[in-house]
Amino acid sequence: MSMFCFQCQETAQNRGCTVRGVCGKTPDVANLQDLLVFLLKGISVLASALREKGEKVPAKANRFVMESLFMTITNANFDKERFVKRVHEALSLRDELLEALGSVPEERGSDSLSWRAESVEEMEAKAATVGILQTEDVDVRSLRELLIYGLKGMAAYAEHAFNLGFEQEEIFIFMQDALVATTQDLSVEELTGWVLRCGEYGVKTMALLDKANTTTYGSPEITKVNIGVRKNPGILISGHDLRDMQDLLEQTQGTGVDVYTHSEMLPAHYYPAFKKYEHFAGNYGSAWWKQNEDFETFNGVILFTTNCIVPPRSTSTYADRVYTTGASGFAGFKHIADRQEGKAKDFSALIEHAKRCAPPVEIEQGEIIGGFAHAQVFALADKVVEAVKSGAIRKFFVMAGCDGRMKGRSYYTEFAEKLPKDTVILTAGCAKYRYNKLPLGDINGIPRVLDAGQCNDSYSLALIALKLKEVFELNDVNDLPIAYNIAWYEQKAVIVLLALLSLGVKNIHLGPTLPAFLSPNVANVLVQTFGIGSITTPDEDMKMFLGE
Ligand code: SF4
Ligand code: SF3
Repeated sequence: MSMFCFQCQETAQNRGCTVRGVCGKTPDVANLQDLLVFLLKGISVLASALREKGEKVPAKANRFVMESLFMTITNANFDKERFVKRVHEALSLRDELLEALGSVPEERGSDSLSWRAESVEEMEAKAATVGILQTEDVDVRSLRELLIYGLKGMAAYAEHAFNLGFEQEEIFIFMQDALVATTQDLSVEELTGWVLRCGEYGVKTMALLDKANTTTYGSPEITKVNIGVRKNPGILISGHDLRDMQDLLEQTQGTGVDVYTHSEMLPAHYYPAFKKYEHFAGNYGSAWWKQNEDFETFNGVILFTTNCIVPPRSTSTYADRVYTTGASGFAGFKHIADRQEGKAKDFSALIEHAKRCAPPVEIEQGEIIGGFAHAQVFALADKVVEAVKSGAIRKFFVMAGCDGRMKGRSYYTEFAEKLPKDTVILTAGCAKYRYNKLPLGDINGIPRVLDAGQCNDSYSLALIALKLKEVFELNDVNDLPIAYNIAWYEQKAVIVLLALLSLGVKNIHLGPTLPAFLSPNVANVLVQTFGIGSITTPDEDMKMFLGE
């Protein structure tokens, strides 16, 4: 076994990637990621010890833990050199915290506080001894990893908020305290408590990001997004970071280069602040896993602000046109450096590159409609409530989450197609690409697919459910005519799931497969306590959801 990773839905044989990631992650990168997480635990032990002593933890430590967790999320960063550099940085930061503390905290003497290395070989040797499988008890391992994956998702959302100038100390503290909890000898009950609290902090983090996005760019509103192309060369921006989106739109103005969104960046079109840019042309292509094809025909420059990156094929011709920034990275793609404090990121290199490219090839025509985040839906509340009261809308189906390449995900297209015409899909995240171009029509002018936005905007869907509960004067959010049939892939879906559980949502069905990192006992707790279920066939599940 040269690595072990089971953090995403596509893990090999739904057990674990042991030779190379199905995602393309190489064993050296996978192991360095494990080593980085190991050091983050040490840094967190020191940070929490400093806080216990009433001393301040430097802001850079909070930021380092957040950014590093984000870098280890599925499909975000495949660049070995970046991880080697991070490990060096982690060691210096740890030593700085150790010095500030004056002594190693007792009974916390993990060697993450004392281990040091100069060479990559030393790092690799250590990495082989600190992975997931070091925890022998399968239930403890399962809960520790579930907690860590929740934290990774939380870190991603916290970082997007941070990039817009929004941060909350308590979120940083939770991230670090929870990492410390994974180093302690805790019982299954205690660890379950941490996992549930992680969901509460997931809600706080998504609320913070919602505030950051809507304060900075306005509340998403109903928008038709063109999926055809124009005649200029283009830049295709992917990922989730809206601050990068803003900097890119500003800097491409008047350059003759158009900007298109790919995959999870589609919802940027829904924000009022971005509508003023004439050259913000539309959305190109489909979900992340189709990028090998979409990037070929796009012809222009591609910018990744976050995951999901798919390694180019050996026959791909676009690799030299791809740039990464922020937490994302890939050896062979060019990387745009972080912004200097108070300044915009410098995208001039990729804009110049784009000018030399051919315009995109049109692969489809038409429009996608979206922008149904909480404020927009609240503005339509009367219409929606009326449709529910009159029976025009029988049921809502929350089909948020991720898309992926597994064949079994055609389930979601079929499910959407087979849903009765008096039902409405509430979506967020890239799961929508399985059905957002289908002609599903509308109900009294309300589209049958209401897209709130990115995966973090699942928070909007929760707010909409809570609002409906209030309007219908119900005591329990589970009494609403809402079913949850969620698709997951990576760790942001984990924090979304934990957040929904913490808001009291029950009977969520999760597919296309249940996480490999859930041990049978932990899975059982989720089933018993929250009614979590898996999926079967569209027909069977439809009957079950509709109570037929
Ligand atoms: Fe495997 Fe997923 Fe881990 Fe990649 S992220 S190595 S596909 S489990
Ligand atoms: Fe998608 Fe990667 Fe999860 Fe943000 S872009 S939802 S998979």
